[in-house]
Amino acid sequence: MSILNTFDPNSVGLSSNTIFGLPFTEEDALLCLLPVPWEVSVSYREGAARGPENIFKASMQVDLYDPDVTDAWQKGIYMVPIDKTLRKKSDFLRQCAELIIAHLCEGGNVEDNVQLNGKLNEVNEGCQFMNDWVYNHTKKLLAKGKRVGLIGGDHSTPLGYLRALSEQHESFGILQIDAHADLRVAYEGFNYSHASVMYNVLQEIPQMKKLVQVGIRDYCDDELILIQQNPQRISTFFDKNIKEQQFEGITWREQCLQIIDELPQKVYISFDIDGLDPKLCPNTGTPVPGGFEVEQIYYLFKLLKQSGKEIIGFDLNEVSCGEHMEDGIDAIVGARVLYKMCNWLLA
Ligand SMILES: [Mn+2]
Repeated sequence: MSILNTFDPNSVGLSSNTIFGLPFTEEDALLCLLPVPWEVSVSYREGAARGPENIFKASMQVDLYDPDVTDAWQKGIYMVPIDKTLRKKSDFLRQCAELIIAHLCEGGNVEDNVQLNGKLNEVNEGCQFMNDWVYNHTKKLLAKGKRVGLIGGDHSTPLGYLRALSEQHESFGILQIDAHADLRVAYEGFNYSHASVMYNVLQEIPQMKKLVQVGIRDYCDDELILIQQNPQRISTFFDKNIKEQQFEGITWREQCLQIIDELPQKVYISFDIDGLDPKLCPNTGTPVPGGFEVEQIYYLFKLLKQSGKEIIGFDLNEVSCGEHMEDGIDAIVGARVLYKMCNWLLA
């Protein structure tokens, strides 16, 4: 790899290079990161569509030495340029979604309102377009022999990627790190809501054999019933239970081994940043008290790899900086979590 002969990993990150200041192009990178600047259905606070660009900026400050996985970056990490057209479409449809959400919050009914009904159809069609867009782009990258990581956007973004992966892998599981279960059926009328992504995966992707959820602490009755009625296909490690067991002397190591034990041989990681303690993601769309330190998740990843299971892909979503980049802790944490996942995928 001649590119590496002239690259100094100890020097400052050059923003003219790709993510993390690395010198790779799509051609010579083994891992391609696909940004999906999309946040049409966010329910509370905006900003996730700017996640990829904020993470890219913050990534320049990440030092390349990773004590868990040294030199994995040398296999090549590249971020595909952000598609501005997709982001514009998200911004436009977001305005439609806001009108619908405001109407629902006032106790209104969308079916009785011709104008809003039209907007709801437009939003649902737009989200289908985004899913197809992600499917086509990830399928192309996979066909070129690339490994793929997806950067959201809100949590609705990885469905198309999971469709593409399921054509390559007959059987795999998802390790979902999240404050929310994301098992709602068409939340707020949006078929492809961020709050419905795992419900849609369960419905549409039979190759996904086991969903293992970790850190869940905000969910509704219907979601709990779905979890309880599908123990073969869903295993949820609620934040409350994790913490209470720890108060009683169970270690995080023991809990990690239990979590990993629930997963099949091939594992996809879906990382919603709000799974972490909200001090690490204060501007994310729907922050919830509780959650993890990054070191706990890094340790879980390490034990996952040590177990001999194979990481086949990942997404990182819901990283938002709010309106002001000055307290850009969200993107700083996001960039570091992303780098860790890149390295374990390449290890
Ligand atoms: Mn989520």
